[in-house]
Amino acid sequence: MKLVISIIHDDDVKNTMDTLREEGFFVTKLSSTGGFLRAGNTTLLIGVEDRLVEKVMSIFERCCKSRKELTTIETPYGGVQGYVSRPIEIVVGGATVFVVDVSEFRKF
Ligand code: 2BA
Repeated sequence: MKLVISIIHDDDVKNTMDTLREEGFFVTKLSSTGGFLRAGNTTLLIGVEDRLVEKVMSIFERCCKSRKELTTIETPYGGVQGYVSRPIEIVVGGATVFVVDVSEFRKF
């Protein structure tokens, strides 16, 4: 068995969770925050049989889009003691997915 941990954009959550549920997967949704943007995102936990991991991957591929987002970075300004904010564009997502071996799975 595997635990699929996936970090996705909040805007993709409904479609992704609906599709996972329609395909018979059990899902736990956690609210999370990206360390770089310091913005909200969503982490999904899905326990699955090994043979179904690729099916889960294809759902993420289908339902999660990558997006361009604007953020600012601070860079030192000239010889003066100060910083200037500079906008940069970054590409976020579709989905960042980790697949972890599960040594034991029980429900009581
Ligand atoms: P954030 O940490 O808020 O990162 C948002 C986006 O900022 C990233 O998109 C990436 O394009 C950029 N970024 C992140 N760290 C960077 C850095 N040190 N230098 C330059 N650019 C950087 P994604 O790669 O699609 O990641 C989306 C979200 O997935 C991340 O949000 C984070 O919450 C999670 N994530 C991504 N990779 C991870 C990893 N290796 N471990 C844990 N969480 C991860």
